[in-house]
Amino acid sequence: MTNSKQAKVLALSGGVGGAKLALGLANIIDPQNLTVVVNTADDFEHLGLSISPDIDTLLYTLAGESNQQQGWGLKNETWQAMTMLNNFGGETWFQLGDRDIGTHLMRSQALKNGKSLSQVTELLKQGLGVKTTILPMSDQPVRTMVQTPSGPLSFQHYFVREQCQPQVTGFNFNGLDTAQAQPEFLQLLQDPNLGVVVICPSNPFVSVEPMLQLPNVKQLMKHTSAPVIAVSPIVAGLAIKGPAAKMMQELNMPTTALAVAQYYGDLLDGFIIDESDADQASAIAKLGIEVLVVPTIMKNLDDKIALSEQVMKFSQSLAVENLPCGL
Ligand code: FO1
Repeated sequence: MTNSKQAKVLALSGGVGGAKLALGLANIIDPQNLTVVVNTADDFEHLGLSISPDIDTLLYTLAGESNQQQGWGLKNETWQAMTMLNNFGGETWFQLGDRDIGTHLMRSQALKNGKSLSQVTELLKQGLGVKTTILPMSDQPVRTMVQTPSGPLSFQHYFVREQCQPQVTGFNFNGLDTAQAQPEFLQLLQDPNLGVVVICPSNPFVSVEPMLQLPNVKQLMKHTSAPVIAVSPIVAGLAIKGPAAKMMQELNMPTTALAVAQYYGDLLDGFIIDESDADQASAIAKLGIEVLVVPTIMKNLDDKIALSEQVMKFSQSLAVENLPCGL
């Protein structure tokens, strides 16, 4: 994979699923050529702390510090602060490990001192020894509200406190009226040296959609000469992790890779689906989207690297197709 070292790669990621692919990409692409833009609409203020779950999942994963069994937080974690909080009758539905609290203290203080979320993320990144560029999707707060029959729930109340049990009827992204996309994110989308935009196998509705709804992002993605490729988060009718399939059912969508391709629509040049969904390839191709069928389940580092190599190979074949006069 010598070519993948040269291409500038922009990956859009939510939490766990996105971080897995980002780790694979980080293993085959030089850090100066890889930027991961991360969803911040799951962020919230809790117990006086500013918490950015998806950014931290990316940072911890790329630093080799993530708790892989749990899917979030740090490995070698202890829970003394939560035990104390519980003794006092405090709120413990959102579990914050002792090591993890250090990250939130650092972020909260830096934000209070006037640093932007991008600056704080850079600081944390350096502290953790991560080389890949990690950008929050915006420096202004955007917050996902999950619509349910009993009213709106903030994302972490829906996801963690209510364990994704309430029926979903729709989503709102509070703050989008004033938020701007992170400036380097917009610049990269206009960079003539951009080789590919990769939409990671993250939840299309609550992880990717908030990024797409930021001003100018969709338009720039439609106009970039770089191919835009998504990896399906739905495999054999199930989400690998999280509530994407449940949300699709409740939104009256079929829980298929095809439905995800239809959702992204003309934003995509290419869509990568798992071998178990090979029967959907021709229907996706009829949407005018090139399809690659490969194993997409990432259980270990080798799987992550193998999928990343497929993404890069696919992007190169699509880039050649996009050349004027087939040159
Ligand atoms: N997810 C849970 O299911 N339970 C938790 O108690 C929890 C705590 C937590 C603390 C810090 C952090 O960065 C993430 C945490 N998560 C927890 C994960 C997180 O809320 C979700 O996975 C994402 O927001 C969805 O991408």
